[in-house]
Amino acid sequence: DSDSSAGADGDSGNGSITMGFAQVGAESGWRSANTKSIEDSAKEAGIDLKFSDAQQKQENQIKAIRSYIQQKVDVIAFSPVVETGWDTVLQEAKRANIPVILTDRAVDSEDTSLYKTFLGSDFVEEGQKAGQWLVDNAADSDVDGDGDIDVVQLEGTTGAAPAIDRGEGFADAISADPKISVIASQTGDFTRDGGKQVMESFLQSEKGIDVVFAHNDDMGLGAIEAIKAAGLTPGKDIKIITVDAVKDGMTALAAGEINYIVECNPLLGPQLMDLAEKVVAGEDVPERVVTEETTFDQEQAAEALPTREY
Ligand code: GYE
Repeated sequence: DSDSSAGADGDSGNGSITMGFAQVGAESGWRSANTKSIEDSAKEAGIDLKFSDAQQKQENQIKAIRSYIQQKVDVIAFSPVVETGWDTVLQEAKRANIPVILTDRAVDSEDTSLYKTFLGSDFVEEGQKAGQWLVDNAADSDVDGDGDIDVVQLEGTTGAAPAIDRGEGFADAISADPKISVIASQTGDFTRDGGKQVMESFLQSEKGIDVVFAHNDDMGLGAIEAIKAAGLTPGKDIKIITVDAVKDGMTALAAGEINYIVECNPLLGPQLMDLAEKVVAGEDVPERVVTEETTFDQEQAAEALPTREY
């Protein structure tokens, strides 16, 4: 096989790498940017990408992973919609000798030999940053002046790592100030519509809401619609803190309708392809790769917007 020319196209052995990627869905602006990053960087790296969208359903992701095993891809990457319930299908991949890379979201499994590495954000830290801003801005956030800072929380998808961890980090940070408390908390499934509906019901059931903490921009944007429909001014009558920093979120932040955003970086594609090449070549990779992130207040959002990629 000595005279096979460079760029030769095979789907196994020395040819190009085939990756099966099982995506969560298309629930948010973050997810769209993440999918585009994965598609673009696969193309750039010459990796043959098989892509599926699970519409936020674990059973669909499991089906997709099984079909990648059947197709004998070189590597499987996925972002698990929820944390638990993966051991069986990951054991099947392991038995078939197909390496698995977790991206964006983690699994909760005792058997860490079921995947090679986990690339993604530290969601607990994101929640802590959101809570820390509130602790630092507590006086300004007691909008109704009753001495308490009453927070409603819009949670991400139930059982998803970012929903669990962001909630945990936030609770941890606000425990520093006994005046701050979460008075109601419900899932909006990381969607704009979900955020809007849950906020509508909170505005009816809860008195004296000072702050919304939304686990992503999209739910915060939905909450803004509900707040406006109730005749209130988002960002003033009710303060809003979100996570992600996608274009629509940053635009609302710069316009004063959101007060603070903790960044979560969706551009995981280049690092994922790099890890995939190493894993397929049998090289060692770190078991955890954490992405670097920042935070934005209203002024910083206005500055960052013109050059923001997504
Ligand atoms: O924050 C949210 C998306 O898993 C980090 O999923 C991701 C989250 C992101 O739906 O917008």
